[in-house]
Amino acid sequence: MVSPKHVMLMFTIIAPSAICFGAVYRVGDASGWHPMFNYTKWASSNKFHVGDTIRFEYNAIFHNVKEVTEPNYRACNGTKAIATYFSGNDSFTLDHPGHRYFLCGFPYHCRYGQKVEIYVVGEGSSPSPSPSPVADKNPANSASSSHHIFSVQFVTKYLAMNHIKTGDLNVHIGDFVDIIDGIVIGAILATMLSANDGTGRPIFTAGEAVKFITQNNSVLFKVNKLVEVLHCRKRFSGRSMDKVLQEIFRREDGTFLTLKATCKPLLVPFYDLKTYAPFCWIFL
Ligand SMILES: [Cu+2]
Repeated sequence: MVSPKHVMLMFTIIAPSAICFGAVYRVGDASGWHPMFNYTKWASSNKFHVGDTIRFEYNAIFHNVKEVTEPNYRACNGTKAIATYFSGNDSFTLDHPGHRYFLCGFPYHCRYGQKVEIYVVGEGSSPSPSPSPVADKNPANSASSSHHIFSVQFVTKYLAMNHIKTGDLNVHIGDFVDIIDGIVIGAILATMLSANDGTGRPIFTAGEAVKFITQNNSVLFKVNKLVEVLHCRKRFSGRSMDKVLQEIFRREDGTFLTLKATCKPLLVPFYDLKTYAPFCWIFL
């Protein structure tokens, strides 16, 4: 039985970090704690001192914080954590100099970049600078885009449940969901999840779609430098995105997918509010 469902996309508004006597650093600044963010770059742009505090803010449904050893940090192994935190708002006072290693223990999140190494310099060094929220230069790495990824990760779990229920390992999300929508990355994901191979079967699994987006993020969202200089606005190169999408939206016989191939038949009954006349829209 197929019932219409929307893949909902979530957005968060995050307030800048507060400053106390020892500096308080919000991990990831305005972006917070999630995959698809360059925490190595973030950590290297700050100088952490003994007495400072780092704070992880995140949605505890999707993430946690594990402090781990260096080898486990490198291997993205959260199974033997020194400690695990899951309040959604976890603060750590940096009480000794040296390196500390944190990662998210949810499957694949560390591999998608949700890990941070904090190097704490000893007392007596120059005073720590006030942390300032640094906006991620690449909107494809913003909190909203990662939430698109989370939505699909959620869908992947839903799919795994259906694998168990139906016993069919070849089921795709497009077999169960009539409507998939989204904007920007969400739109690409939605298109990938519903693109069919010519026989009506969806081409990509949710996992393949997530993998594709995460691996091609920088190419999909390549900044058009000329427009940026001329109009002082950040614009992405449509040509670069076209190129990537043409590669992916191609069937085995070499034909490119059209809009029709990425849509599922859909019947929308509605009525005119003025005349109460019934209508039906059929999208094919
Ligand atoms: Cu996570």
